[in-house]
Amino acid sequence: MLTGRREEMLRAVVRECDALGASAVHQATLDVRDRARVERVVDDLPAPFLNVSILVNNAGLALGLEPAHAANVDEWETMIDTNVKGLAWVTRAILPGMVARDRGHVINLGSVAGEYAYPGGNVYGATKAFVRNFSMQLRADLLGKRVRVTDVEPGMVEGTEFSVVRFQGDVDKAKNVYRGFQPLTPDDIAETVFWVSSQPPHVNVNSIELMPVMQSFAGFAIKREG
Ligand code: 8X3
Repeated sequence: MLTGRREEMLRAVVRECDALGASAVHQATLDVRDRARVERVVDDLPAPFLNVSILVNNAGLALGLEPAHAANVDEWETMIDTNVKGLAWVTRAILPGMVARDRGHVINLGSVAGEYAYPGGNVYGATKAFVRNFSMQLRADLLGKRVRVTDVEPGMVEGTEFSVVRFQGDVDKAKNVYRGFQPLTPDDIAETVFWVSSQPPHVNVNSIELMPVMQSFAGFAIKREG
């Protein structure tokens, strides 16, 4: 089952799934910020798709890289509405079925930005810290149920719209983010999602962080006087 805001992109993925021999694909246009629509999409699931076994909460975005005191508040709101509230609405709508069936896996797409602060990360990083913490809170609530929760935390990935969106469509600026080193690819992340979901049922991968080898930590920053 595929959801997303852009119908034409959903259709393209459905075509890919068909070409790979998927037995059935259900698609629904969905903006996770729209709580009523989230509930409707889940309520209206067609019979073969009622029992969601794996939920991948992939919707999310970063906007801007300005310091907090200069950041655009509308962009902050969009990130909070999508990365925090949208992820919570979808999870809340899907979880009761998993609990009732005593089977399921919620896979949240967090970020290394939720673990490590970097200049300009501010609200984006904080939304991903929410994803990390919410994932662990779910684990606490789900004790005794065979419902798994994983936070997958990628570092720099090229090949999605991530940086183009962050820089408002500025393709050159986005390209420059990944200049001169080999970033992760969307396939690396998809493989990780597949791997965590194919562990034996008694294994819960709580969180998994991955970065390109050439991305690392800068250490503490110190502003010295004089
Ligand atoms: C994306 C990871 O390192 O580009 O969430 O902030 S990074």
